[in-house]
Amino acid sequence: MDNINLGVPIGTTLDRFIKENQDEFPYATGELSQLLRDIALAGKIINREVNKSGLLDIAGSYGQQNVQGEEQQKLDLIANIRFIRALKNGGQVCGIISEEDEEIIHLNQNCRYVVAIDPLDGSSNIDVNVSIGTIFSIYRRISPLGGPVQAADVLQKGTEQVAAGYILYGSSTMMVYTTGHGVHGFTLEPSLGEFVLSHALMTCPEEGTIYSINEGSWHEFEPGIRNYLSDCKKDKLTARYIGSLVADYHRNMLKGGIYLYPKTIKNPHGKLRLLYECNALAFIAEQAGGMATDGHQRILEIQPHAFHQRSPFFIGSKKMVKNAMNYLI
Ligand code: P6P
Repeated sequence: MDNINLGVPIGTTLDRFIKENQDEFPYATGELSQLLRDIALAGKIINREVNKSGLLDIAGSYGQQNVQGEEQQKLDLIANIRFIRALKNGGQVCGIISEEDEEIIHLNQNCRYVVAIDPLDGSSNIDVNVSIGTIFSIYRRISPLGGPVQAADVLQKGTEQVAAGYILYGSSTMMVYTTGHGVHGFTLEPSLGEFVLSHALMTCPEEGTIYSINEGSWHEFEPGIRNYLSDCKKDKLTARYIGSLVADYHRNMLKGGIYLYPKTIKNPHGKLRLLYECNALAFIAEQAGGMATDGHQRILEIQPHAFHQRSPFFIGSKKMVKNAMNYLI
């Protein structure tokens, strides 16, 4: 089904949409609905701060590095705190794994859900006013209710996600999510402070003409990737790379295209993180009719072994991802 743009039906707010589709959610007890609303609330708060970061002393780097050894931006930390607080106050989450924290953040042991989150991906783009995003995955815990969250609760395959999505802070702010029943996009209506349905049942074209990769790493790519990129040029495909995963993915999902972050000499296992970047977007992509692999296997089938493990990432239009995989031995 094509993207149905329903305009801005004030009546179809995210809250109402979730309520009307409550029975879509596994074990529809209202907990997952509340959790999605909690994420949307934090997204609205982050949106407000992202939109004025140049005016407040919250742009720029914080002068510390995160667990990945990457320069933390002030807004990274603000976003992390906001999401943790929203999920804690929402009372549906027992544990969180975040890009910004090395270990599991323990919340309420009597709750059923764990969340893996990149609070603000692409945050180095904030200072230059380029779109950035939040990426989240939601799982049901597998350890007994009432006890502490275990590593196994977080180290679940992507196939076990009960919901996943992203918030794109772009020319407009959108929340896009799936619970396994298609992908829906909601645009923030600032005058209402509400996310309203703007893209129902989003689908990704099977074929496209856009490829997104950092070609500055050309000399670090394996030969198959270089051969693939040469053929993209021969086929006169369009190169588009924002350097912000959510923005690159969102454009390619709507228009048709492929995003590639293969292994490189600097990142021999790829740069992107399986738990809170690759799995969430892979769930969205598959629900939209697209595809996501590590070059050899389905992202959602990869068994995680470490909270912050990385993976090579090929995601987007199904035919384009399959074609790219043919270049990799
Ligand atoms: P490079 C941002 O740091 C990020 O995680 C993604 O949002 C983005 O696609 C990628 O890394 C950019 O990485 O190595 O091309 O600068």
